[in-house]
Amino acid sequence: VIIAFSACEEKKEIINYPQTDLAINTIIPKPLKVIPTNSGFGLDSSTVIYTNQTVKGFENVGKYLAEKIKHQINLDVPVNTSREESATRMIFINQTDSLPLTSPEAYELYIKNDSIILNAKNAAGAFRGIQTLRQLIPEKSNDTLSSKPMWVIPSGKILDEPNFSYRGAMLDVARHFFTVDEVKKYIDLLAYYKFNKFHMHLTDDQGWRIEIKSWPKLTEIGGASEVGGGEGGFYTQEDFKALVAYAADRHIEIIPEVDLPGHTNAASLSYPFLHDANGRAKTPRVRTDMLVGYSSFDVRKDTVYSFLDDVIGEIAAISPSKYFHIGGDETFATTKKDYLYFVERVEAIVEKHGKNVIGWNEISQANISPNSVHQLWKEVHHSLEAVKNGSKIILSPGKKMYLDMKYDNDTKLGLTWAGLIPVDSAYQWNPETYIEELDKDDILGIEAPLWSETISNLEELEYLAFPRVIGYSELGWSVQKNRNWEDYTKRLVGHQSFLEKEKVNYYPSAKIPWN
Ligand code: TNX
Repeated sequence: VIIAFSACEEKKEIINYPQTDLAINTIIPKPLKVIPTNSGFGLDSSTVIYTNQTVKGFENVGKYLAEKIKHQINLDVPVNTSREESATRMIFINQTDSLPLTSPEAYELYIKNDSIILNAKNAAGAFRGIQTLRQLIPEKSNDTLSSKPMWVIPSGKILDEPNFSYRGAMLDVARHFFTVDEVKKYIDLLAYYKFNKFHMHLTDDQGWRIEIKSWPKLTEIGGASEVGGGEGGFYTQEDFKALVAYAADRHIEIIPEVDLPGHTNAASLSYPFLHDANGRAKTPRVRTDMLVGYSSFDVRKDTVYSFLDDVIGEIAAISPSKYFHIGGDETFATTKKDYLYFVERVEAIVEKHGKNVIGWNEISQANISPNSVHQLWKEVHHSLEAVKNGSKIILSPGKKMYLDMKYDNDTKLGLTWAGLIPVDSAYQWNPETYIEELDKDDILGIEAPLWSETISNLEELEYLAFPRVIGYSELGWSVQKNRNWEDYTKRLVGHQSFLEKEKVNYYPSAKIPWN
């Protein structure tokens, strides 16, 4: 044993780490607590990752980290296999039940000279923790500290957990269709910023985007159009499952939305019996314009509810989320009486399939279960009714969080109905006090919607989403006392090279002191 030990000691280089300061990191979202110890961990070709191998998901977190390190700095770091030469530095990803933090996504990170120790209660926490670690790896190696290139990670301790349990982004794939690969890229970027929900707006007047095997015309007819006259598209159930799995690997939950009873022109065009022919709704035809509020299902027909039972049942069967979003917004072609009746009946169908409802704020006018979640986009008085009912709130106020609002008057893409949203006003508000009457406990979290009337490809999506969505990651994760615009802009500049390497077509707002 003594001989083996000295043989190994012989190989070990003594590294003179440069002084570092973990406190001046550019981590987004800002962690809860950071304590620098002013030395470093040298990531190099002798580093290995070891993970817990008994609790589900930990090894995959290690593999994801290794994959991203390879992509980021072209360094191979083995996971749970020993190297032939003795490894000198280890990254441990451990499961523990004793963290001094309460969130299931909490983690602690100890960065020392010879080891990095990441502790988390479950794989989701570990996954959030490795995003922090990724953001601490310098772009350039230091090639003079040792015989091989070394990426020096500043040493210290990070204790971190999210302020809100629901941190979402929504993508409207109905007004314009986005391919599986495009959606995957957006999800992977959201994962880097610790988002944990991805809401897909799957249906609207201009298109139906999810295969329903018992009602094939929904995609044959309803899937073949989009805003502006393009060919549309849809996800097969296999595509949807692949997206769910891809997101789940990143500890992101996909929440499907079928928008009802308005925003249903594409469905009624596919199956005309759904259309409310006796009311205010316009006769279904292929719609490629951007108008809203003209379509409605016939809420008095039992056949409409058996249709919805099939649709919701098929989607629920391939969607592990406990939520099913029923839309419910802008139903100007449905009478209020019909609307309230409809929402209550559809809620029962969703619950029959084992899910809880999420709906846009209008649903809180109906007599619904406290388990149904209310998503504020416009009318705050609906949110107050929701809270009185015992429902929890997701905040997506249009004038603060709509990623499809223009940055300024010169922005070519986007809309303006909720106002202009420059990068600073997107960031500078407090979700906890946005609606004075609410307690923090009433709020599940926040979600940034991206409606796609004016965007039709990934480049355009990225232009409206970035960098605002990065700011929303901090609004969802970090506590208010840790948030500060000046400090945030400096950290955001630290993300410029990441965005460029990932070929993200971000908007280079003049409010940010970019390099
Ligand atoms: C309002 S927000 C809508 C959408 C539009 C969006 C455009 C909401 C629940 N409904 O149908 O796409 O404005 O900003």
